[in-house]
Amino acid sequence: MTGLLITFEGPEGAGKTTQIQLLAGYLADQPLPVEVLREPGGTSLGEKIRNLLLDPEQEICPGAEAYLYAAARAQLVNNVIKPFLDQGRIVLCDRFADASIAYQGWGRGLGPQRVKEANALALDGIWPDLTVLLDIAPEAGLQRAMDRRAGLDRIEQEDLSFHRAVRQGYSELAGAEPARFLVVDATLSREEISQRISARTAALLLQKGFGLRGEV
Ligand code: T5A
Repeated sequence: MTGLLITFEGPEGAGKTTQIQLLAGYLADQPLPVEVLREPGGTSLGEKIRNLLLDPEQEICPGAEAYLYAAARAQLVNNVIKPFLDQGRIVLCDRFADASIAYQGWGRGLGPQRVKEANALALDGIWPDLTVLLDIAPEAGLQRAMDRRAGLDRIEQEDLSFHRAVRQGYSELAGAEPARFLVVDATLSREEISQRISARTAALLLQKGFGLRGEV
């Protein structure tokens, strides 16, 4: 049996990390083999690239930014995601290629198709089985991010028009692939969001032949 790749996407502060932890707990209770990863990051090279990308002091042009995210992704796919999937594990990834399409394609204006093409080498045929899109207005998400910690990173510091374009990009992606995306209103309670994600994941697991202990 091959594993499953479930990705989490959304604007800043949408609650991805929170929901990944809740879903990882649900899967571990089944018990199913689950791995939690984040992008950019998850490898030694990826974490170094992450520091560069999020450093507010670092100037990076849009093209270099797109390739840096893709480089971190290539390392993660090759060294971590593919081996986990080959072992039949369920991989939960905090952001993946859709983030590049939304942030660099729409947000930076590089164009979704060009960013998708630039990522083909990094993805090496890997594509999510399910993508959870936590949708939230940028004003509300950025407020959550600011409440959580002092200081915003290089991407969070972009103006509202950038973050609105990112949200629009995500909405277009979800509209184009409704079977892959589960779109959830990120202003609902943590519990309500978690319930919807677990239910959809359970349906996917049963469809793919994974055994589950009970009803969600
Ligand atoms: N990026 C990334 C690109 O531009 N291109 C790419 O290809 C990729 C992969 C990554 C940055 O890089 C960009 C996107 C990002 O700007 P990051 O630090 O990983 O940077 O940032 P994010 O992915 O945005 O993650 P965050 O940690 O900022 O936000 P989360 O994970 O979405 O949110 P979370 O769970 O930490 O929650 C935020 C706060 O809200 C609360 C939480 O307790 C927390 O305080 N919260 C809720 N509050 C009320 N109701 C709920 N339902 C809540 N859920 C969570």
